[in-house]
Amino acid sequence: MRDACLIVVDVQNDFMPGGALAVPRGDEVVPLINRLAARFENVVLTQDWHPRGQISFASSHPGKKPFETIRLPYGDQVLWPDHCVQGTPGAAFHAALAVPHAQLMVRKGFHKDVDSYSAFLEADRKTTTGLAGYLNERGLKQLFFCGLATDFCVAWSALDARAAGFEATVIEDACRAIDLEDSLAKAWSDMAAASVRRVAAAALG
Ligand code: VGL
Ligand code: ZN
Repeated sequence: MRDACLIVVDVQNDFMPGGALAVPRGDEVVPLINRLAARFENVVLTQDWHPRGQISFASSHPGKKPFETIRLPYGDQVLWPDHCVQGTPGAAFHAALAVPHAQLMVRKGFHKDVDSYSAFLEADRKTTTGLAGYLNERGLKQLFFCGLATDFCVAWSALDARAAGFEATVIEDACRAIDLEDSLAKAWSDMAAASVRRVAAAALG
């Protein structure tokens, strides 16, 4: 599959058990992603990469607590614990992630006043990360997604991939979810409606 690319989303320490924004069983995906990635010629890694005091942090909004939602100029924003702060150990990739042949690392969420779950489009839904341009220039059309978290960065990235004209498949067992107030079920139904394919790693052959 010369035009396929595996996009490994946010396999970072802060999303692991014990991390600042722990995804339950997030560490379980690491060995599976390593095996999967070995079968892809083209691999891109994404990295959540926030400045201190970023707008998605509850700590930036006096009186607000993590996991509350607030209204921002660009829309609703879930507030998170401080996580993936640029240059900190929590923002680093999990030490056991072994994808030496990854070709590009996309950092996102680096604007102080705009969050970005998606690897393509920031939360203002206007500012691009440049990833679609990169993939298009390289002729990579079939995108496969894995990583953390299924219902936030993986789902938003897969949905935006479809909107940008790519084929998108989420490898379900190579992802783990946060699942806030049914966000996982909603993510899967939004992805089905957008013709995002859903497969198990074993089905990739
Ligand atoms: C993520 C919440 C905040 C993710 C990133 O990687 O899914 N979720 N920042
Ligand atoms: Zn984040």
